[in-house]
Order: sequence, then C-alpha cells, then structure tokens
Amino acid sequence: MLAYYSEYREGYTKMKMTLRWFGSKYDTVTLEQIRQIPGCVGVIATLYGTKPGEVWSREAIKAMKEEIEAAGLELSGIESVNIHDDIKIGLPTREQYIANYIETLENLAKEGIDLVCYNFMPVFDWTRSDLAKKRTDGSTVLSYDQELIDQINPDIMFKEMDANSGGFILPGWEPDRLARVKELFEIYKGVDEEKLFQNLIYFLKSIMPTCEKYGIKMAIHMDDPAWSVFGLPRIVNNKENIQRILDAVPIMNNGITLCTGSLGSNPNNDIPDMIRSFKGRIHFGHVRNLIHLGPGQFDEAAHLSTDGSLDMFEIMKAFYEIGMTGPIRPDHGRMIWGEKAMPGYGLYDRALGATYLNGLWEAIKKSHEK
Ligand code: DNO
Repeated sequence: MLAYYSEYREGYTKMKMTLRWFGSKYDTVTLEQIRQIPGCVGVIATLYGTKPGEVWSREAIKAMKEEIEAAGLELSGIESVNIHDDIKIGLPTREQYIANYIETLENLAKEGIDLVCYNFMPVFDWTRSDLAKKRTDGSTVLSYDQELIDQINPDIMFKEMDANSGGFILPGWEPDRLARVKELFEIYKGVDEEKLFQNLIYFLKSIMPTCEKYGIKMAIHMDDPAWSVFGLPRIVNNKENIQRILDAVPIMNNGITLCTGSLGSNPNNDIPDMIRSFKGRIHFGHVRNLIHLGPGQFDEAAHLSTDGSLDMFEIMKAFYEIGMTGPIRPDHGRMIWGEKAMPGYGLYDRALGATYLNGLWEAIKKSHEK
C-alpha cells in the first residue's frame, strides 16, 4: 500500500500534496475521503488533546501514524507542536517546557516524522472577526476587519468566537489559552517585539542540536494577520523579519511554513519574491487566496486566482522554481454545498483547492520540461 503513494508522488509531482486532518475524534472529514482527493498523498496532523508543554508519548504518535497509514496515506508532518507561553514570554519555567519539547521531538523522530510546524504568536493563533461571512454565491468564508477587532475586548471575543464556531473546535485556539486570556495579556505587557524575537532564538538554539541529530525540519508559521493584533507583539510577518529569524540560526533545520494567506493579508508582501528568497528554508507550504477589501480588511476566498487578490499561478511557479519538495496543503476553504465542518476546514472547498493547485503544478512542470 505504501508503495502506491510514493510511486504516485515520484511519477507525478515532486512536491507532496497533503490535507490537514484533525483526527477521527474532532474532524468531520475522514481519512477515506482525503484518500480519494486526486494526488493527495498524506495528511498533516497533530495529537489533539495534548496541552502545550506536554511530552508526546511515542505510543500515541505511533498509533496516530498507524491509523493514517492504514488508510493508505502518510503522516507528512505535524501541525503543530504548540509552544508553551512561558517559552514565548521567557519565564524561568521555560527550561522545563523546552526539555519537554525536545523529548517530544525525539519521540516524533523515532517514529520517522521529520517536519514540525509551530507558531510563535502570543496568546492568539490566527484571528478573524467573522467565521461565516456570506458571499453572493451563498458560500461562507472567514473574514477580518480591523475596525471590528478594535472595538472588541479580546477576552470576550475569544469566548464569542468559540461559541460561534458551530460546536467545532477552532484550529490553533487551544482551550488552555482560552481560559487564561486576561492573565496572559497582563504577562505579555513586558514582552515587546525584540524580547519575543530573542525568546524565539533562545528556543531555537536550544532545540537545534536535537533537530540536527534527527534531521527534523522546524517550520515556523507566519503571523495571521501579518500585523500586531490587540497590541501584542508579532515578529513573523514580512520578508525582513523572517530573514532575521533565518539568519539568527542559519541552519536548514530552522525553516518556515510559508503561508500565503497569512502573508497575503498585507498587500505589501510580495509572496513569489519571498518564496524565491527563502529557497532551501521553506519546509511546508500553506496555499490559499484572499480578497483585500481595504486597509486591514480582507475576506478569505476560493483558491482560484480570479476569485481573490493573490496570483496563485505566480505563487506555485515560485514554489516549483525553488524545487519545493516538502508538503503543500490547500489552506482554509469556503464552506460550500451545505457542508457543516470546522471553520475553514471542510472537505469540499479544500479538495477543490488541492485539485486546482495540482493542476497549476502539472502545467508549470510541463511548461518547464519543454
Ligand atoms: C490556521 C492555521 C494555524 C496554524 C498554526 C501553526 O488555520 O494555519 O492555526 O496551524 O499557526 O502553529
């Protein structure tokens, strides 16, 4: 069974098309459905139910991997092993959490997993002002409006977003943080962008010997949106800041998850140029489109270039030209065809996205081979 996907992958594309999967307990989408998306060879998953800072056991990792492989897919990477806030804040207790993180990395490596996506955003992961904005075609999308966000008390917003998620978990919004929003805001008052950057570098330098030993690729996710929200510091949001992180720990294992939707929230980010500049350090791609509506305002869109503001052809061409071999996944989809699923993570629009991105890739590949 395993021979099937590797042959398919080699023969078809070099990059791996994958889908994010939240596990049979939380996801409405099944592995069997993902397996039927043409060209989709694997899933990106995580151990839900673990808290940031906890050690992941080898047994639990193995069980997750076996379940995925039994469905004819590979576990192409982890999104995410979340970072405890004490590491981001730089508290003395970070030492224990870093030691635990290293143990998790070792356990992952022993199960053959070499890609770990994570983020370094304080308190919140991604932020949106609307989880189901209706479009004229009847589909719904996630949307962001800075003016709306500015009127909101973050503590209340967090709880409201959770209540409006239709009973689904919000990816990246760990319940642990949800309970501590107010307290975390207080603690982060002493952390500016420089301090956050130094704390990231401290963390990276501590884990890199393990990553080098086992060949683990750490892939930091971009901040979403690509600017400061609720006055919290953000440091992974433009070419210069990302380059600084890569230069501070200049080894391959310190890499990025290039997320077009996060970077694309700021129209000043030239994404194809960034892809070319970060060649060799992009271990994972999140590819999606969005529509700029005005300063600090955007709606997510279908993946198709003409449906949004990003040129997906130019983005995939840049990935092709740097020789991207790591996993790429379609990112948030619209909610279409009456599907009820986790906001941004239904099956239908992400499957359309994967197919479209694979089509672009095939065309780009063949035009280069002529
Ligand atoms: C949102 C996702 C993020 C991402 C984390 C990585 O849909 O792209 O939640 O997984 O930021 O740690």
